[in-house]
Order: sequence, then C-alpha cells, then structure tokens
Amino acid sequence: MDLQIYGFLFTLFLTFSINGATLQQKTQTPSPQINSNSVLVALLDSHYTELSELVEKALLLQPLEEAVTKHNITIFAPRNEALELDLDPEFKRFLLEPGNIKSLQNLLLFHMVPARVDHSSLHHTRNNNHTTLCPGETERLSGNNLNIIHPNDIIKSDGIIHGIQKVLIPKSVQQSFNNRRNLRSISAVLPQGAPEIDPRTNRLKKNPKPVPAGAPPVKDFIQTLLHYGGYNELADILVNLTSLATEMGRLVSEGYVLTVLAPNDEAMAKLTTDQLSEPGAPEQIMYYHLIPEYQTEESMYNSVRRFGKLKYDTLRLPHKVVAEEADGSVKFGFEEGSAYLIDPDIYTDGRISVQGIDGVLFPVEDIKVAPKSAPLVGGDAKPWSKIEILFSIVFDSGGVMLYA
Ligand SMILES: *[C@@H]1O[C@H](CO)[C@@H](O)[C@H](O)[C@H]1NC(C)=O
Ligand SMILES: *[C@@H]1O[C@H](CO)[C@@H](O)[C@H](O)[C@H]1NC(C)=O
Ligand SMILES: CC(=O)N[C@H]1CO[C@H](CO)[C@@H](O)[C@@H]1O
Repeated sequence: MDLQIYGFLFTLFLTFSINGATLQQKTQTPSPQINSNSVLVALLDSHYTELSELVEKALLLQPLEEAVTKHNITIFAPRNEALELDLDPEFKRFLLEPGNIKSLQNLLLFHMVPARVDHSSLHHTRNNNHTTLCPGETERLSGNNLNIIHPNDIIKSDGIIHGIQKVLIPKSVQQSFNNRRNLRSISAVLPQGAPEIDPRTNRLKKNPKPVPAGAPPVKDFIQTLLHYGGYNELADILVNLTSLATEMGRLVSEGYVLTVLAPNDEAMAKLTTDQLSEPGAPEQIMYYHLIPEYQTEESMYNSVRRFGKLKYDTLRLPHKVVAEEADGSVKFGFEEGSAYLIDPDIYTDGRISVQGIDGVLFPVEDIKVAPKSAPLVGGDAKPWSKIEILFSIVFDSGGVMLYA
C-alpha cells in the first residue's frame, strides 16, 4: 500500500473512532442480562418492525429489560400499517419530536400489560381487564377494546405478543397532543399591540396603564425575575406589554405550559432602536423566546446531548429555535445570533419555566437579512469534516427528528 492509502485509512480510522466514542457516550447505559429467548428480543426480531423501532426511539428497551426480569409482560402490538399509515401524520410528528418523548413512551407503554395474558383468558373471563404499564393512565385494556388480529402471535417464557388492528391512544397522550394543537392555533392569532419607542431614550415607552399582569403564575415569575437580578429589562417588557403577559397568564391558567428563554439585561441592552421600532417588534422578539413546552435545564440538556441539534417550536410561528450542546451547556440559535443558557431554572413551577440566556435570539431568516451578519458557515471546517458528517449521518439517523 502506498502512503496515500495509509493516509486515507488513518483519516478514516480517526474519524471512525471519534464518532464511535461519541456514539458510545450517547448510548452507554448499564443493561441487565437479557435472555436471548426473551419476548423483547422476539419483538425486535418480529414483523412488528414499526413498533420495535418506536420502542427503541423512546428509549424503552432498558426499562422493559428490567421489567421482564421481575414479571411477564404482554404486548399488544399494532400491525405496521397501523403505525405507518393509519396514524394522523400530525399526531405522529408530535410523538416523534424529542421534547415529546414522554408522550411517545406513554403511548407505547399503554400497549403493554405487566402480566402474562393469554388470549383465552383475555376473552373468556368477564370483566377481565388489565392495567397497562402507562403511568397514571386509569383506562384498562380488555378483550372488548383491543381488536386482536393475531392472538398469541409470539409466546415466550417471559411474555406474550398479540397482534392488534389499531394503535391504542391513552387519554393523557391525546390530551397533550390536543393542548399543543390548540396552543398553536391560539398563538397563530394572538393580537399584536403596537409598542411605542420613547424618542429620548430609544427604549420602549413604558405603558402608563395599570397592568393586570395576567394570572398569578405570570406575576410570580416576573417577580422572581426581578428578584433574581440581571433580568430587569425583560421583566419590564413583560410587565409593560400587557397583552403578552395577559395572554401568557391566560394560556397557563387554561393548562398550557411554557418555557421562557429569558435574555439578560446585557443582551437586551444590545438591541438597537431599529430592532425595536417596527410595529409589533418587541412582541415578535418575545414570542420567539417562548417555547410551548415545559422544559427545564436538565431536560433540554439531556435532549441536546442525545439528539445533537434539535429544534423547539416557538410562539412566533412558524419559526423554531435551534438548540445544541456546547461547552457543557445548551446553546440556542446560530453563530453570532446564538445565546447560551447561563442561568438555569430561574423559575420553574411545573407550568412556566424560565431559563436565563446571554443573547437575544432571532429566527435565522432575520439574521440572514440583517445588514452586518457574518456568513453562516465558518471557514474553520476541519479537513475530514465531510467524512465526519457522513459518519454522523449514519450514526445519528436512528435518532428522532434530526436537525435539518
Ligand atoms: C412468566 O410466566 C411464566 C409462565 O407462567 C412463569 O413460569 C415465569 O416464572 C414468569 N416469569 C416471571 C419473571 O415472573
Ligand atoms: C375492570 O375490572 C374491574 C374488576 O375486576 C371492574 O371493577 C372495572 O369496572 C372493570 N373496568 C372496565 C373498564 O371494564
Ligand atoms: C404599567 C407598568 O407597570 N409599567 C412599568 C413599566 O416598566 C417600568 C420600569 O421601567 C415600571 O416602573 C412601570 O411600572
């Protein structure tokens, strides 16, 4: 072999080991000894490929492996077409978003019963219904609501798989999906107030009207922001943009959840008059910092570690905000328009979560048209980056909702 080939192989090896290491880090989890004759192994080998894939995507294999060491499980496995074609595409997209992994897990666990349920016992006993593995779900499964098409399809010593016609959707998951959809349609028609700029200070004119700062949680988190220090500008904007605070309060009191990416005072001070003077601009900026999900620093950090880059919906439709792991923290946005999560969990009450960031974020479309924006692709790409990209595509494509 000549030198060139060695060089190429070395590069390949280097790239492979780097990415291999990343991969290992991502999936490294101590796993209990699993019997090759287990119903779980059988599921992964079975013709229920859609279900198997989702179980893996939902990170359920490990907990299920632990479960079958303690008790049998019965899996009601929807046929592939039910998961592939019959599901509402919007619902399926919802399930596959990284932020909704709990919903995906709950949906899958709703198809599993922590006991050995033979087909005959399922049908011959009256009132024989079964609690599922889906946490918090009171609805039980019984022979009547299951629509079994392949009874006792796979029988193993630690469990049974029955093929079913349709996907079973637990109420809690349907509810989460409905909430999300409603939130989208509400936020699509939010009224746009026209803010005023004070010509002397070039800052937003303070609204003289007394503020019914929305429902208590919104008031609480604004107060927490003020107490925390370093977030006065944002708190002022929220207080003074009454329609926004009221809207947030209303949404939260109706059961929606929100994550506020809160730019600190230094970041807010960098906003120019131009950026604020367009009618509705402050609202637009704020809506881009509101994520219609409840995320804590931990949940976001875990997601970016697992998925690399991902996108969160914002209330500024249809724009999403990109997040990725950087320097042991979560970084939002692109290049110079990016911001780090610097003050985690400033406020978290289960409905509203406030995460402090060190920059004001703009949708990438806005950055592109901004006069002094740097090119989005830096010139410091490493020589093997193409191969690296190729490998990361290969390794990461098992993930959900790849950054695109
Ligand atoms: C599963 O069910 C079989 C058959 O009833 C039983 O022999 C076995 O002990 C059960 N496994 C566990 C882990 O309970
Ligand atoms: C399930 O069975 C229990 C008793 O075994 C009964 O009280 C309950 O009503 C049943 N639920 C359904 C939905 O059939
Ligand atoms: C109506 C209202 O609460 N306006 C507030 C706007 O922000 C200033 C702080 O700069 C507050 O003092 C005002 O009370």
